[in-house]
Amino acid sequence: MTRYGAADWDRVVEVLGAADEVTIASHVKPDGDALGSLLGASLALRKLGKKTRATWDASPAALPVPFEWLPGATSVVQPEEVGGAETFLALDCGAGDRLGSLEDAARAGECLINIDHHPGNDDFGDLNVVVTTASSTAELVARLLEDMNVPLDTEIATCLYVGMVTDTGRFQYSNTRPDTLRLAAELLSYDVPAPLIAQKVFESSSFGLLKLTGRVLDRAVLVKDARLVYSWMTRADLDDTGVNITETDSLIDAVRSTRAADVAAIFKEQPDGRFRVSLRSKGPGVGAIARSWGGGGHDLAAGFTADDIDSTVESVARALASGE
Ligand SMILES: [Mn+2]
Repeated sequence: MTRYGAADWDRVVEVLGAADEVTIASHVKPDGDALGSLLGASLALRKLGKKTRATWDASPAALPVPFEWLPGATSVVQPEEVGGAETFLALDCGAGDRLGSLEDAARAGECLINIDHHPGNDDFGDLNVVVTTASSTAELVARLLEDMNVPLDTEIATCLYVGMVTDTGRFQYSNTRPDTLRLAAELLSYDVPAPLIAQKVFESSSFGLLKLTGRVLDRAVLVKDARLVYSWMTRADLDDTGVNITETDSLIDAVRSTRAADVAAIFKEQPDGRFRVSLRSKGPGVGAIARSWGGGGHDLAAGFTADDIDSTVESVARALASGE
C-alpha cells in the first residue's frame, strides 16, 4: 500500500529492503527530528542485518548534549568516512544542499533516497518520499519501517518519538494531527521513557544559556503595526555566556511566547558577521517571506540569512503588513 499518496513509497520500501549497506545522513546542524530519524532508521536497518553508517556534515559529527543519550549513537561515523554509497538515505533535508559537504557523496551513489516533510523540497533524490503533511521525518520513517516489517523496540521507538516530540513542539504545533498522536501512542507502548526524554531534551540548557536568554529577552523589540516581535544575539553574547550556537534553538521559543505578537524573529550573528534569521508565526505565513530571502522552511516556521537587522526587520514587517 502506498502511503500518503507518495509515488516512490513502494520503491523506497523495496530498495531499502534489498540493500546490504545503507549510508544515512541528515541535515547540517541536526535537530531532534533529524537525529531521531537518523538513529531510528539506522537501528532498524541494522536489525534487518544491514550495515549502516549514520552521519551528518559537521567536524566532528557529535551528538549535541540534549541528544547524546539517544540509542544508536554508536552507528554514527564521521562525514569524511563516507564514500560513494550504494544506497544513500537523506533524512529531513529540504534540499540537497542541506546535506552540506555530503551532497556530492549522496549524489555519487547508486540510489539517493530523499525522505522529508519540508514544503519546497525539490525532490533531489532518485527516489523521493516528500510528505509535507507529515508531522516529522520520524513519522515517515516509522511508517516505512512498518511497511518493511521491521518490528519496533524500545530503542527505535525512543529515537522516533524524539523526532516527533521535538518537531511538533511537544505535540502543540499545527502539524500535530490525530494520526500523529496515534503513532506517538503506539511508540510509547514500547516503553519509551517520555518523562525522561522531556527532561533531557527540554530541560537540559546550560546555565550560560539561561543568561543568554535573559539578554535576548531584554533586547526584544515589538513592531506593533506588524504584530512582530524580534530580538538578536551576537558572537560577543556567545563568548560572554560560554554558549555554543548549537544550543540556541530555544531562544526563538522564549521570544515568541508573548501575546503581543503573531510573528517572532530572532537574528543570530554568524562567524561571517551575517545573521541567521529564524521566523515563527501563530498565523500569517512566513515560509514565503523566508523563501523570498533565499531561505526556506514551513508556513509557520522558517528561516533565512540576512546582512543586517534593521533593514531586514523593516522589510519583513512590510511583507507581513501587506499579507504577502
Ligand atoms: Mn523535521
